[in-house]
Amino acid sequence: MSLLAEREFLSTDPLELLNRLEPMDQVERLLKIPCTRLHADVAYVAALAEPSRIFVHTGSPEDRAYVRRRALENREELPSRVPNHTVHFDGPHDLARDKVNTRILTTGGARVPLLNSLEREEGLREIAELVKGAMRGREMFVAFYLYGPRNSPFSLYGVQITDSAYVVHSEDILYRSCYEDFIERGGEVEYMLFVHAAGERDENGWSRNVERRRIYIDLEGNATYSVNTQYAGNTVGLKKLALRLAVYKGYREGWLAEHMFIIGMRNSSGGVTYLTGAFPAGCGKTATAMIADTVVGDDLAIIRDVDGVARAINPEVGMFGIIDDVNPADDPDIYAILIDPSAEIIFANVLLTDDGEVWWRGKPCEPKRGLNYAGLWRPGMRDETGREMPPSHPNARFTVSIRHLRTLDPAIDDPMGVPVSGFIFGGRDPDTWPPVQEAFNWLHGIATMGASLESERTAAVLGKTGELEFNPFAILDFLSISPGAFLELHFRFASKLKATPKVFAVNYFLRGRDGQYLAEKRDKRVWLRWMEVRCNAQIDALQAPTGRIPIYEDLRILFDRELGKSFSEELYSEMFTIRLPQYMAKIERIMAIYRRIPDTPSQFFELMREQYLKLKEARSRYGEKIDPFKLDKA
Ligand code: SPV
Ligand code: MN
Repeated sequence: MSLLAEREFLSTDPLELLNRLEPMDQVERLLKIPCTRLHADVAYVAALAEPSRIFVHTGSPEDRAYVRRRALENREELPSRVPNHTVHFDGPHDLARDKVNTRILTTGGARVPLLNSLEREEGLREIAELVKGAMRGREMFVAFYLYGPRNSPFSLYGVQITDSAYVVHSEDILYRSCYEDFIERGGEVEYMLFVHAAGERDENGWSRNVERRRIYIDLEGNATYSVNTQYAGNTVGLKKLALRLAVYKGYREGWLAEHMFIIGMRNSSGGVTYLTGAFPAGCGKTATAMIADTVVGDDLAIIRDVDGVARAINPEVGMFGIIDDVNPADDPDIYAILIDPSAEIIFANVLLTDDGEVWWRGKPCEPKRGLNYAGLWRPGMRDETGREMPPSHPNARFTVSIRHLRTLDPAIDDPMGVPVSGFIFGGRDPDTWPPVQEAFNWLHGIATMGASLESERTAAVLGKTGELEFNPFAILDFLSISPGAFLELHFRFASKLKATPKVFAVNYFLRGRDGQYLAEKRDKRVWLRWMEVRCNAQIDALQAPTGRIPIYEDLRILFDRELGKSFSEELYSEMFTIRLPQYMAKIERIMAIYRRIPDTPSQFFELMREQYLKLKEARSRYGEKIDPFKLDKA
């Protein structure tokens, strides 16, 4: 059982509470689903939040159109010149995920290392208080979604309850509806529950009490609650709230819920080789997905063992992507979708000009007067501190169906997903990792790459820029269990596989002696191709103490073939020089973090120590740097 309202309404029959809701035909839709937990959940949330009416979403085209219309009518979304394109504003203090006020609810005083946690009872009591009367005078939406393909053993069910038509509209684009499944499967259906209330709103429609914003993850109840917020990362249940519930379920059942894209590269045998990739925000994740031959998913992956093979599905069918700096030269595919009048798109926190144009940084024209994330915007406008105000916000986003992608892989709907040949981990690392490298084996890769992922803080985030942040598997913000337990799960997962995927680390941000980035944006294509051919055992590699790296001659050919670009020995040598002191310092940094995480498997420390000793030995043999031309074949 989930709910906050358990305590308050336990003595009242849920059906009696439902009968008090209007309109009756909507309640009928709910009662068609023979599931008492669902009736109770909806009844209790409604009794607590006191909406004036309820809408139960069947997923029909009429219902989808209704939700979109409601978002426009209540001005959560504004029309633009293109009828299919709407614009949503979250409010100036609600433009990103709120890490501080996101908490994992635990019992018995349990603390999760590196995450915010809170005693369950206390959290639910607080939420019940905040939800009380929060939907007064408003419509409450109940919507049903699949987290994964239809008829798939990978997929989970989700029920969203919210007073925001924008949240439901977003989910209609991002996920598959499944009201009919609930009717068919009724009482046996296990689902994740997402309760959201935007709370009291000001004259702009923005949540007024953002200082009382709360995002709570109730693992025991398989439910999440978010209040006093509108930003999709906090409110769209199946996006990042479900990820925490899935991580927890996967941990108990032995499968992986990952913050990873799933991409395909066509191989020489006429098939497609699939790779999954984890990158922290702003490190080239979307860009990598967009230059792959095919895309199954751009953000999330559920990976399970099927007869000894690791297979992945994308739980989503849409993208909630960063729009800042999306431009026709660097991102032609995404740009083409964003200006396509036939695509249904919700733009968030962009500039909506007075003549109804949508503008964001990257659009090849000058921004004109209009509305933006902070209100009315005029060219040259400055904030209180005298700084020029950006017309569109750096975290401005677009929500669109992934089916518009030219490179969409038809396997996105395959209930058994795609076989994964390689896992990629990438961060923003100025001086340690080479552009691409392959781990010696699964355990080595999981320990020294996935679990050791760090990324430089960018100017967009508060704090000293350039500082390295620890972000294991690029999922730290979305974990619901200890990073030690998540690491152990990866070790355990592999023991069930006939062959483990290869593990790779990439780094697009390595800097040279002069401080400049060594690789160009489009070089990603070469690193991807190298990983694909390595997965298919078609080329050799060099044995570095840290992993396997490309041979110069192979890269020279790949640069020429993929990009028509010449690739010099000098550049290769600088890119792939193994920088031993930096590597050793990294191992020490990462081990120091895990030493404070009590459930880190001892195998991790052994693997890291082994790596450290290899580096030490290499240093006494080669000095501080190893020129790749001095290395032998693996
Ligand atoms: C991310 O930040 O990784 C996202 C967007 O994909 S959010 O939904 O805000 O998490
Ligand atoms: Mn993400």
